[in-house]
Amino acid sequence: MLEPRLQYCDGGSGDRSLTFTDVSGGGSERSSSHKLAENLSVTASVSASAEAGLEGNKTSLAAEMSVTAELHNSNSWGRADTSSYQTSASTGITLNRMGCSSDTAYAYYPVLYQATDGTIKATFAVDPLASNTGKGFWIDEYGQLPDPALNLPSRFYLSPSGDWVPTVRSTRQQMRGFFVKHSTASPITGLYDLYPGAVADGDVVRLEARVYNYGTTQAVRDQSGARVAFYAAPYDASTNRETGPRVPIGATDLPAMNPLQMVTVAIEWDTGDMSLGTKQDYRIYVVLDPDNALAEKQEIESKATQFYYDAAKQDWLPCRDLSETDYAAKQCIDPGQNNEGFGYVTVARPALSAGPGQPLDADISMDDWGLATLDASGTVVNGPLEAQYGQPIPVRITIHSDTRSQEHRQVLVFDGDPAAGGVAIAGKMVFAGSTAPEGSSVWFDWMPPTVGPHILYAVVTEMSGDVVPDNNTDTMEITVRYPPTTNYLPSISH
Ligand SMILES: [Ca+2]
Ligand SMILES: [Ca+2]
Ligand SMILES: [Ca+2]
Repeated sequence: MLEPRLQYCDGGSGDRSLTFTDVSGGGSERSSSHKLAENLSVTASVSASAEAGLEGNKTSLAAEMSVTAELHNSNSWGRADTSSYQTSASTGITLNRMGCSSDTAYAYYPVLYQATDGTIKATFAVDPLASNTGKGFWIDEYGQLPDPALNLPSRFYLSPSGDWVPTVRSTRQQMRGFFVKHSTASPITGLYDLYPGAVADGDVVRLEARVYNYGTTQAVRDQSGARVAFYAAPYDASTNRETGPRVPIGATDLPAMNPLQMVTVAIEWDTGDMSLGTKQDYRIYVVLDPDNALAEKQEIESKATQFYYDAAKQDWLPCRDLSETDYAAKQCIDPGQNNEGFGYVTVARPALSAGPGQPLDADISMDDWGLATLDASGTVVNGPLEAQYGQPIPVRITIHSDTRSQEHRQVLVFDGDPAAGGVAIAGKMVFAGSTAPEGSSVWFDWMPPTVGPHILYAVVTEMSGDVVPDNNTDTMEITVRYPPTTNYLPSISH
């Protein structure tokens, strides 16, 4: 529903208004999209439905469905085109475009569309070779070797000064493009359906990962010897920590890939007894080319490719020459690595009383710990928090249920009261079928846009039959301050 138009990130900058077309035909948009290579990074916006206010304490069912719908865009971003063109009001969004150097210019192609449930989503594709001035740079940098890569959108964050800063926390390895599906195709559609909630203990699931070749001109040939390995690590969502070692659960050959092509690789995983009783979360790691059979632009990270941040020098320094003791003490990362990432799976033992859906009279709730974060010492606190401007804040969402099931629920988090113009900052699916006292949690990173006081509001979807309605929200106060300036006062000797 956006007028299709190729844009360039080049010497210019400024705001560009993107105007929705009225109910428009899809022909031109679809044909334009075929000119572009697979996108390098897809951003799907969170769309809070109008009913998601705290006053009514209800998110609509439509809002809950949006994430499922999003995940069903199976292989190609271009498929998103099929669900647009239903808006009739003429309105628009503003794209704030940072200036790029003309030497490194590239083309991008924003797409705004309306999903079948009515939510509006934004995405974009890029073509690094479409700019005459920038093409040489992208071939010099990414044209010498192929580069199988996972989509790891949180490897960097944008600092208030406009610089891209490497993420040190584990979110740098969180994947976009990881799917948990049934291992047998639906007889009706021929597709592997997604699990909408937890995996039932004992199911054989199909784990899918999208792999991109970021090389701009070099292909990955067939039978290159490169594999894709999958591992499972038990994970405690309440602390955001892995609680056991990674265990290999399968591997598959990396297929042939053209430059800038995306492929989907999959393994099957038998989850028998993986609930460890009633429910267990896992991080599923995907590792590209673990045996290094293929020379790539960005290899698996190692001590030789890692850096650490030296706060005193305010600079990133290489880890390769550190002693083993120093190496263990530093947080060494390779900010460019793209061969290792993870997604999440919850395995739960089905409750005998619950059928395919959760009983409508379940009480889904959120208490004072519905929103929590980490203080400076790394302790989980539920606010108020003093935070430093320019640093992402880890935010934990926790919900509770009085009924065991396999279900997930949508949680929306707002910066400011959503009834008074608060901005949606996250929409997360949280497992809603655990009756454990600690509930079920997920984490996300939030970058406060301004200094000063912020109040975050969270609301979890309650179904109409919820036996204790309106106990489904929490707030948390965060005060954001500028970082202290360093004073290098001369020492005075008497
Ligand atoms: Ca390699
Ligand atoms: Ca790579
Ligand atoms: Ca409730």
